Amino acid sequence: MAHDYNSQDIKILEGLEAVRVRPGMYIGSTGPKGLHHILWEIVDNAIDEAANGFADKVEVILYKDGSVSVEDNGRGIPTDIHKQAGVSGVQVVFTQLHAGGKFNNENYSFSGGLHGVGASVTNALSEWLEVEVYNKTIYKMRFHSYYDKTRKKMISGEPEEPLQNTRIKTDKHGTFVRFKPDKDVFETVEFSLETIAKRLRELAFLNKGISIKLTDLRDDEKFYSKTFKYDGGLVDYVLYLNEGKTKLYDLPVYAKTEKDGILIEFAIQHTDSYTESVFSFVNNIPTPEGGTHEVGFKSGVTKILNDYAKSNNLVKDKDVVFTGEDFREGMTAIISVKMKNVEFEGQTKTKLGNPEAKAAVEAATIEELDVLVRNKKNKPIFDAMIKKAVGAAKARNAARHAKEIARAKNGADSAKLIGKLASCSSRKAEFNEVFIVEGDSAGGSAKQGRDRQHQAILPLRGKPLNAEKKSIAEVLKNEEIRTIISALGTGIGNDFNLDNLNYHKVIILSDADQDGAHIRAILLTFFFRYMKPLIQEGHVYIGMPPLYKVYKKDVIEYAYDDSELQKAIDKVGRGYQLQRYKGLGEMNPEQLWETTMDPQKRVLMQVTIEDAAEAEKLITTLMGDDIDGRKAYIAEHADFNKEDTFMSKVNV
Ligand code: TTJ
Repeated sequence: MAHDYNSQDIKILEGLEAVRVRPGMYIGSTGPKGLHHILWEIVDNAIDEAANGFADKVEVILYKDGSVSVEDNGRGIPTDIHKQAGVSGVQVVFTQLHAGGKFNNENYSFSGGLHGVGASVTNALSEWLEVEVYNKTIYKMRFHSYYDKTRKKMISGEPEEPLQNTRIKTDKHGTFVRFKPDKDVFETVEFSLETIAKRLRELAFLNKGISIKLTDLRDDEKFYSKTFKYDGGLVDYVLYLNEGKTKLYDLPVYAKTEKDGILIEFAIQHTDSYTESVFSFVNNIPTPEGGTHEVGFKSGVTKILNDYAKSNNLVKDKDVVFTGEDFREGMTAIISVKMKNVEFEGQTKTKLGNPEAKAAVEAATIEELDVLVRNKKNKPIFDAMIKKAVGAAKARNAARHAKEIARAKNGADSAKLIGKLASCSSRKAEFNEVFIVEGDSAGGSAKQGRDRQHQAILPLRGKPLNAEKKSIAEVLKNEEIRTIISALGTGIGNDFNLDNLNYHKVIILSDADQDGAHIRAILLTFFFRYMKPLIQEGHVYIGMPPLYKVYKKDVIEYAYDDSELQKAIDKVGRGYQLQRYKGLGEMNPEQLWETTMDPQKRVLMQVTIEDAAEAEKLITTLMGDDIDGRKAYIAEHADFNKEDTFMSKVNV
């Protein structure tokens, strides 16, 4: 601590009016993001106090009246009079833009960033805001915003009276702030429990040992209260992200250090998956676009692992030459730095720009990993990392080979590859559809029943391979997958080009049973991993064959789920007969056309990815090693004839 802290440490800049006039300038938007932003401003202050060692509890409560409170058990905002301002420190914090100890950089070592526009912005955009400071006695102050009729303008965050010392004794110490976002400012004033819980969990992971409690009192029926506290910090974070995956070693590698005034902390653990999940943070703020800290971290990891492999003679095969990416295959890592004067860049200002961070993080990563590498106890860990990287390098070589072969083949041979495809006659991709059909017999019916001009049929014989578990080279070897790739025409991975898509609707048609659900899941995993834009741009659909046929003489009604069955029975009337379809194969070509393929009558489910991260978790549960998780998931979601978060019914 530089010196005793009091109100003089808070610098004063400008008034609050500007915030009301242009909220977007301060909080980005007045949508849900902006609404949550004014909460993060307050939460950040409490977390800072805890991160600096003066508090260990933060509590957030959502109330019925639309307000929210944040409390910490820290030292309390200064209550004495700030000399320059002539008012209490509390009043300065909530009425002066850009005020707050954190901008002095002496008492608060690391702060600022995306948030850090100050608690006064929250006050300016609230109907009212109340503060209590606990420091021997309870201090109170209240602010509110209103329309001044005589001055014909909004007055924002105005103190109702100066800070009051209630003289009520208290053993507590800390700060309590409760505010109600102004409905005249925000498009919505409804806080999202999910968004808040997600962020508080993240903060609890990033700041080990701090207990963060979240309570939702808004709806008696949906009472919620949960405390996030992770004594393992980043280690717990990585373990959380790797839940349900097969880990290559039990405990994450972890280090924490300081370099050139930058606090640096990271944790790493590899799994047998093929994806890289590096998440970076600066001053507790996520940097999904990466930046200099992430670059420094990755190059440090690459250097150490290259050196380790070489000095221990772990690579026998001369053809294996590592790239940085090889070391990150299956790697889950968090890199968190805390520093002053952060500069954000990039499309969404979530990329760290400070050049000094690259050098510091790279050097720190090398130094810390070097210590760990030299510790004999860690040999199994680093050996496992190298083994994984060797596999990655070999697969990369194999994939390059496969691509070269595929390129050389182009033309005549590629026709053989798509031999099973019954293509359509139209060459207008935007009107064309390809049905990926489970089983040869259903494929046969689909070929006969289809509209030959616009509908192509691709029957799948076996189950295509599980894309999550395989490297790209193995995926490419699978015949079913290769057939799909050449039929669609887009290529995969980095070579994917949506412009070359041959069919603007890719419709998966499989049975309404467990096997069918599995095949759908496998295909979706493949598209998700290797053709993500195909899903993102809405080209992937699930066809919905009926489950029942209810008929009498020449009246036929089809039912697509159990709730529709009764309706169908009522329509056909007494003396009806009922057929339950066990699979697509039981339908003749006319029936398949009529019920499932005819664009005039069919119902398709459009596959969407609301949130790639969530989909990643879904795919892992579905496809990873967690067999119980997979069974539970499929049991719950096997009914693909039902809308859920990932799919919605569309008529197309
Ligand atoms: C002030 O001087 C004494 C040492 O702590 C400094 C301080 O301001 N601490 C502080 C501020 N702890 N908690 C806050 C805080 C908490 C909430 C919930 C909201 C705001 C704006 C500040």
